[in-house]
Amino acid sequence: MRGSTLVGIIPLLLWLATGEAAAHAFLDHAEPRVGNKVATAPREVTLWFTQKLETAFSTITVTNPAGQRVDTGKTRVSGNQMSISLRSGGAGTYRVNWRVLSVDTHTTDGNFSFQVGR
Ligand SMILES: [Cu+2]
Repeated sequence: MRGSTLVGIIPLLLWLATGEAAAHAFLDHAEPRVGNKVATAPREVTLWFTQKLETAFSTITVTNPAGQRVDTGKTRVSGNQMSISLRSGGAGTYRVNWRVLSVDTHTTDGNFSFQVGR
């Protein structure tokens, strides 16, 4: 009795687990591209996700090589995409921190860097 119940439950749990993982909003790609080098400091950063985002709780912050915030603080969200304008912050390594709430109510976050200059 106990054994046959488990046999029935395990495939259901696996199905739920894989369905959940596929449903979260993960970073698909970004502009400037993750880890890429660009000649001049970009005017904005745009991130594309694997799922639609909730506007209210999805944010991006960007710091320049000196660790200072160079984003304007106003993240724009549209569908599965969000972007933020930047002030000029010199050459070197920029770090992008993102946090999103997807439409399935799950929160994910992450960060990446890109280089400015030659
Ligand atoms: Cu999810």
